[in-house]
Amino acid sequence: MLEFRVVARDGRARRGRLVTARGVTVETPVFMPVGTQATVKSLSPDELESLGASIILGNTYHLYLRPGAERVARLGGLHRFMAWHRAILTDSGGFQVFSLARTRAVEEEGVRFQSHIDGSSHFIRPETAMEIQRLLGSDIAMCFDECTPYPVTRDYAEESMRRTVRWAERCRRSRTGDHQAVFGIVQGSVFADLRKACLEALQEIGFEGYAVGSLSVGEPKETMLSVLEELAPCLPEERPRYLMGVGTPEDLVEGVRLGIDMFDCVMPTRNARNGALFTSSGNLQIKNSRFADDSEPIERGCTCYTCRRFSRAYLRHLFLARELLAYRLNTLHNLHYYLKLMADIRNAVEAGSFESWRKDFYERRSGGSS
Ligand code: PRF
Ligand code: ZN
Repeated sequence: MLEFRVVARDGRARRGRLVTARGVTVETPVFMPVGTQATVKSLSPDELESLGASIILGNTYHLYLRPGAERVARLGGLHRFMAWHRAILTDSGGFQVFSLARTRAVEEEGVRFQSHIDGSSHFIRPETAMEIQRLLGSDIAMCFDECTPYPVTRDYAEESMRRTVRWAERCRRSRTGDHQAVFGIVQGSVFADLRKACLEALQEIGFEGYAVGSLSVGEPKETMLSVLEELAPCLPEERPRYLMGVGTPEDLVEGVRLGIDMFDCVMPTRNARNGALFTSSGNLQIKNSRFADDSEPIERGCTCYTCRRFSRAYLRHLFLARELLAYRLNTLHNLHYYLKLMADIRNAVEAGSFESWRKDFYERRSGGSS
């Protein structure tokens, strides 16, 4: 279903290669741009390809509500529907139901919720989430889980984690697509022993990959890192490891240092639409008046389309005028930054120079925003 091989190691960091059942290769560590509604907002699939994206994330919750998974299946599956022919991982809805739905009630059988679009009532079982992902035809499907909020009592974290494990068993037993791998999701909030118990139970069931959920949900950064520090060494060596919904460039660097292979986050795309741009010397806010007459690109030396063609002054103007091109140009730059960051990380891990690369990265990033 999914081949995975670690091709080089540097400390705990891994340089790997995933090959999907459809034959698409994904070099890891990898960042997956978020394409919630069968589109990475403002970009065409060709643009995504030319940025070097090899895998994107789609959302069960959104596509089930609109346009409907059966419709996508009738139209040839999500790859054909959105004309994206590289890899797709779909999140199960286990997070979106908790963060977006108007109301929700967790039961042993599944989650009852009201759509954030029209208030309609729905009930999603683990089996439903797998059936939707089967209809979408993603290359990697995620188990239906409960993303525990932060902070949470240990008792609730344990109860929720045990239910997530029972749901994972039901997901594994569900029918999946012919070419579809399934990843389990480790829950257990900030409690290291619960995390380890969850991982053991998931490994007992057996998945093609293992994800870490419920991090970057409001806990202090040190807490996230210490959970990962303890958990990552326990994750199976020979399977891909995915840190869900994370994060900043610094989070990606730390995640890789601790042995994570896959990441997704709305940050580069969402920030772009809010005018917050990433550079190797820090972030900048394009609407700032200091850019009004600035003829420099967002970042000197950046090879993205936006930086090759346009000035900060022009981008500031487009953004203040709410012109549609602003969203696209900013998104191209931010995703280029994220994808290039991952390519640099892969090269450093492969060369065995990750630690010195990391030190340089922090020195540059804190060198003040340009
Ligand atoms: N579960 C799922 N998707 C997610 C998360 C989770 O815990 C998170 C938490 N950072 C992001 N996306 N299914
Ligand atoms: Zn650029």
